[in-house]
Amino acid sequence: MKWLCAGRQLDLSEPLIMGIVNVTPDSFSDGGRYAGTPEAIAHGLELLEQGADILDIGGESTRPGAAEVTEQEELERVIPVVEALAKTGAVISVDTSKAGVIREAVKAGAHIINDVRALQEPGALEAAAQTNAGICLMHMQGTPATMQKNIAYSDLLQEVERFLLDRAQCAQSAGIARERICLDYGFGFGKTVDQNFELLANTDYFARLPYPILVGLSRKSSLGAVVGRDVSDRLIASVTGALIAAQRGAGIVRVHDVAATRDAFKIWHMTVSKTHKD
Ligand code: 7PJ
Repeated sequence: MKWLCAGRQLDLSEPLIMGIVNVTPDSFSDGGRYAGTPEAIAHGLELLEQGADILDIGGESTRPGAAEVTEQEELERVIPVVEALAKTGAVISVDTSKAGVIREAVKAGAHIINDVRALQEPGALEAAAQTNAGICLMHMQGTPATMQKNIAYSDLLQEVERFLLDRAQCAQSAGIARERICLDYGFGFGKTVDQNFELLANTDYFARLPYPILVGLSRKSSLGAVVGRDVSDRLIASVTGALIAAQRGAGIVRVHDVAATRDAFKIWHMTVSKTHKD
């Protein structure tokens, strides 16, 4: 499987590691440590050294209950970081839902638009269609402010699948080529702990679709709920989850802990390469 992202053909025959670069003072899992532009750039460079294939730059926190960010604020946070990190030649993704940020980020050198709202905000679909960036469409029930209330599905896998295929269809009708689209079941976005693990367990159900699958579960609270650890102590849970997602067909894993995830993938790939074929 390949993913076409602004002129780059990303080869997903081995799962890619997307490293998270937060430029948000209220981001839950690194507590705003990378809030400033220079810090975010330095963090991105460090993740590249650790073996990140893609950097995902985000200026809006989507944790439950996080404050909304204006377009101007998001642009100020994200664009300088995109410009600086794109200069390294790295594949750059921007975690945004806003039409203006989509347009400016691609102009500044971004290759991927990663939208947890699946291009449903006003103008976002059109803005994305006017670029040639890769697009990640994620499932969320509700909004970041409300998503953990009134969680209800009659058939989780089918409902998430139907939503993702519907959004992929809308994207294609707007002029976004199928080869540019990637799907994400949205671990942690409007799901219970059990539902998040049902999705993870059935990553292969989504991987049979004709789109690459991205999975993001790094440091999320559902991992914490299982291992009984707080956010600063979820490295092993996160790496284990990323490895499971990759083994069940995810083409891209979105992680904070790039070096540790890279080690896990190396052990997996080394083992696969020694497996007797018959
Ligand atoms: C995800 C994301 C995810 C995609 C965030 C966090 C919350 N984008 N952005 N998938 N999560 N595609 O990292 O805890 O799961 S922000």
